[in-house]
Amino acid sequence: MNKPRILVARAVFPHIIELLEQHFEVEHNQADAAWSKADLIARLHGKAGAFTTGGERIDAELLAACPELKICANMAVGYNNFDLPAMTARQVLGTNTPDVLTETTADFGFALLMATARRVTESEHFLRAGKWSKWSYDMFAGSDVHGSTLGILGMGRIGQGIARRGAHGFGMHVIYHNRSRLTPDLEAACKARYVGKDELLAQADHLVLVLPYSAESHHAIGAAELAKMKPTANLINIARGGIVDDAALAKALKEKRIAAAGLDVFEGEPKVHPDLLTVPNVVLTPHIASATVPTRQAMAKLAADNLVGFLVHGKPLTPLNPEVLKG
Ligand code: 8YV
Repeated sequence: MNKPRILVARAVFPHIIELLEQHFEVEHNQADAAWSKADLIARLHGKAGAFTTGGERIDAELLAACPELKICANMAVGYNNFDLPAMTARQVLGTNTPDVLTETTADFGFALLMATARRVTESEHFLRAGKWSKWSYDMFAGSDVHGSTLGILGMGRIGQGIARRGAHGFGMHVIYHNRSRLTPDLEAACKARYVGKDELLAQADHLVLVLPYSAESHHAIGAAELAKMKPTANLINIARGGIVDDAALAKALKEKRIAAAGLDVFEGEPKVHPDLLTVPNVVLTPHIASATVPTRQAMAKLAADNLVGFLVHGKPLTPLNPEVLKG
């Protein structure tokens, strides 16, 4: 019997390709760059499954052009690249990779928070540039992390991981805002207090964004929200570009209306707003919050297991639109 045909849209670990080849005929993008939309559609035509990484837009146009497609398995917990209602309407399953990246991503949220608060990269650039010639009482004086107020916008699994680190590791006072409130047990585990969005903005010394991107969360932090934050506050975004209005943020940083920002995600990435590249009080990283070797391997394995689980055994592990399974 012919093996089902699948497309792996970006280069991934060779051992994951070997695993997939046991079950599928695999076309694999081994180039460094992503395919254009037209290329992606042309290559996906006739394929039953797609291994995607979060950057490939799966929308009505693509689905109409690829009627044999049955599943798109994202190697990411976020799935804002999927038009899920359009996929469901076409009986195409979407899957993501929750849980396996929670702790690693929360670790990185803290790395960015610490680096930003304590001006780690800014001071390193200063030293490397040979500018360190004397002691000075306020040289790279940043803000304290321990005992400060940690605000979290979006309290899913990763948000809770950040909260636990802040409360238990650094004695921070944790406040959060979310579409729905956590159960009392979860609030207790994170030592987190639910507040309205305005109170979150006004009280946080370090505000970490961990909410999913959607039309609703687009520019959840713009000029008006930045104006409500403390001038001493730090903003950390490990969620998605587009949640922050990067132009407004660059302006607020330049004008020192907030103290600093740590950003792992950007509107229009991999392009970065040019003004963010010129302000000193910002730490910028290239969307690497989940990037440890074991976690990226676990994400790729889960995406592959979803393809095998669904196309071979009829049972995906982490479906996003399980109603497709009943159809
Ligand atoms: C990935 C992410 O790095 O899981 C997510 O939603 O943003 C990141 O962990 C990225 O999507 C590449 O797979």
